[in-house]
Amino acid sequence: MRTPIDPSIVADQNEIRAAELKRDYQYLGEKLARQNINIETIKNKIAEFSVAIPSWGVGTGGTRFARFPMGGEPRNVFEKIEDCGVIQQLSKTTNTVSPHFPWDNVDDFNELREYAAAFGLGFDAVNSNTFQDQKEQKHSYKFGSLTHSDAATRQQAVDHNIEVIEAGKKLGSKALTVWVGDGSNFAGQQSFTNAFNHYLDSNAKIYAALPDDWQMFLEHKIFEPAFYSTVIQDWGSSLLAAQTLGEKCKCLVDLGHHAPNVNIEMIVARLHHAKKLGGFHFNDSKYGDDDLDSGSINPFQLFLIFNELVEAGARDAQFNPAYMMDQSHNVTDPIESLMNSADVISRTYARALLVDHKLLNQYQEENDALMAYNTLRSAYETDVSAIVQQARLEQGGAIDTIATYRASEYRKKVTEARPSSGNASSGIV
Ligand code: AFD
Ligand code: MN
Ligand code: MN
Repeated sequence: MRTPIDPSIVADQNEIRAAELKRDYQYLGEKLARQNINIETIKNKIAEFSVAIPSWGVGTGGTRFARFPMGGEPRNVFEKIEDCGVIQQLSKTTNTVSPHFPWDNVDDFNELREYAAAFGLGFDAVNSNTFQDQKEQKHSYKFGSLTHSDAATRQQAVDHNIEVIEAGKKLGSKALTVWVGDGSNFAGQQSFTNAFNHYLDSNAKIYAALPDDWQMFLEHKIFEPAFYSTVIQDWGSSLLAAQTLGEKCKCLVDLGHHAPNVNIEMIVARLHHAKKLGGFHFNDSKYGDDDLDSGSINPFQLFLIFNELVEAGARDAQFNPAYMMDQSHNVTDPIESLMNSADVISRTYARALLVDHKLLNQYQEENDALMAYNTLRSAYETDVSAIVQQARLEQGGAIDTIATYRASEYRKKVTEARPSSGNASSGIV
């Protein structure tokens, strides 16, 4: 396995923290045992958990106002994979990368697949891009792609998605995520019904190209880049489309894609009820699709979402949504943010696993609102650091991912090794 960080640095850093972790893990184990919870069971579930890295996420993000890249930016998809390899080597929670096309196009997909495998990385859902015009593109997406009024433009967008499926097949992916920016900026600009029908007809052609063992995720988003209406604006539109398109088509929930204060954890319950919850993009937001680090603004919401996911998994053994971090790192080292978020997501999942659902259900049946809330709260307020750190340590990862990464001086090294020639189209999403 390729290790971009010198394993002796990982071992030294773990040595510093091992004794304290042992004490913490033992103490937490005894505490949980008093609640009839076996800490090893929780730790093993955390060790199995994985969330995909967005290939574009290891490049500095930006806004429409500016982007302030840091040294060592990946200049091509292979350097992106190397950076993802750092995240996986230390986190052990991110064994897949979700690529984005055409940004991650290569001549030889087998070479890319083998290069990633050397870092212990596979490929998760592939992402198409019909929200930007590419240089040699014949028809512009300025007024939409899959919903465009012009049939040739719609077909061009369909063909792109089918090309992305072909690329995904070579990389071992099993899912396509379709997020389109199609919509309108003025009342009257677009017929809501005609646009939705075009969306369905176009996606039916993409769906027909899906391999039997693939899924297709439709991602809704309330606004941006369109500011008056978006063809798949909410979970209702997404569910309607997924149900129309077929069994292999499901809905993808991105945490930043809802109006402020929307109860996202209930959307999780509803989509699971319809057996149409296909995946998640983790991030956090204060005002819109801010793509901030997961759990950094509203950690309790993330916990309530995981509580629903754990309940869904308990009800349905087949429930296996595709998880990805969809974040934009404008002011941090992207590798640090992604490792930090993987740690936050794992801890949140661990806390959700501590919820006593039998007791919670009993309080719900008794209409004991306070004790029902306190049942969630006691899990949420449990410090599960030792579980997540022990799971990483046992898999050869870092107890403290950020401290270990900084001790390795990886950022300094890639800044010297990758003279900034502008980064490959890592994209700004
Ligand atoms: C943007 C979109 C959406 C999509 C991502 C990758 O808002 O979240 O999943 O780009 O295409 O963030
Ligand atoms: Mn997303
Ligand atoms: Mn988004």
